Amino acid sequence: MARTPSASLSDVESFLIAVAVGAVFGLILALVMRSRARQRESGAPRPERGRARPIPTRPETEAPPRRPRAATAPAPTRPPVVRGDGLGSRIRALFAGKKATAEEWSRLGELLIRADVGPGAAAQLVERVRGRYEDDSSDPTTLIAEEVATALGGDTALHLKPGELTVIMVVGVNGSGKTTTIGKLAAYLRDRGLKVGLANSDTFRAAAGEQLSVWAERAGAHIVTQTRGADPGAVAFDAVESARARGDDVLIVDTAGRLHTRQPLMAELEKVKRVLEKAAGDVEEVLLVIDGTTGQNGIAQAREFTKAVPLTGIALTKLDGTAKGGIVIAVRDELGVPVKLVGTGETIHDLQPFDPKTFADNLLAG
Ligand SMILES: Nc1nc2c(ncn2[C@@H]2O[C@H](COP(=O)(O)OP(=O)(O)O)[C@@H](O)[C@H]2O)c(=O)[nH]1
Ligand SMILES: [Mg+2]
Repeated sequence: MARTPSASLSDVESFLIAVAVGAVFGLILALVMRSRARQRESGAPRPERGRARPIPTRPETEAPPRRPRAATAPAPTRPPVVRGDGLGSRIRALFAGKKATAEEWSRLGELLIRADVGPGAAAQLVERVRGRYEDDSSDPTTLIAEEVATALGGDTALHLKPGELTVIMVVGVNGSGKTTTIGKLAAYLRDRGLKVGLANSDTFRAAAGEQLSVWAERAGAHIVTQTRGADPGAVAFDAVESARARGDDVLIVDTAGRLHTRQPLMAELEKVKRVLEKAAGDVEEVLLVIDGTTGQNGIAQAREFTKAVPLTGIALTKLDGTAKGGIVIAVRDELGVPVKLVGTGETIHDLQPFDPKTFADNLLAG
């Protein structure tokens, strides 16, 4: 019995406590709402909301990742490298309306290096142009074009042996344009009344034989090819025999594209050359095909290839694009190897004998 009043008192107490707690919560809620409303009005950032977002546990696969920074960052730009494009204009701007000081000459050297000319050749060109410029104060661009043409001049003709079989070996890294250049060269020689044979010593890729066969047909040349994996030296040997038997004037030998850094493959190239020398007496030309868009890597390629098979010339390809091929100046300066052919497209007539003046004018154009 004594529990009844105490129980009813407890009910009242509970009721009062519940009302008090409810009032406190209500007050807190009201305060929070007011503070948020104020924040919204003032436009203040609310970093808390960003953090409250669920953290994705899996990479998003459908939507591209959101990169707000990139959207506001400046549009991606290419590194400020001048590959001959607008070289003439830059040089003219450098010298315009002021007396040339050591600063201008040093910056001229930098512009040439950025056009892949190479530090040694650039320094020499600057010295030569500087001497002449101080004498007659003429247009530095014209002077440089003249000096480039002189540096690349001399004997740039393809050597052919009249009345005998001339063997031309073509080497270079993958995709530089060897097979295409061979096709164009075969057509060029055929147009001049020579009988041409082709040897497919690129037995590394199955498609290589087909590609060269297509070019042989277009150019009206004979071809010796073999199945994939055949010994490239054996193909070269057969091709010499065949060319002799047919009375060909020129035999052009295609080789597998290889990284100039891979020693076993370079040794294989040496072997093909030895076989050709043995079968034909000598190899008149070893042409390195350099892709004009390659830039600085071209000098490394030339260095390594000439160690394995001493180069007699360069075929510079892909000059039909924006590339100007300044790298051949470095190659000539360092290794003394002249440019002999220039490729300016993918069709059969897009090959020209190298003309130093045209090349130099193009390098300094724009
Ligand atoms: N624009 C252009 N493309 C070229 C030139 N020479 C070759 N090519 C292209 O370069 C690619 C590789 O040529 P290819 O002869 O197969 O190179 P290889 O691997 O050295 O035999 C092909 O798509 C050719 O059409 C050129 O002078 N100008
Ligand atoms: Mg090829």
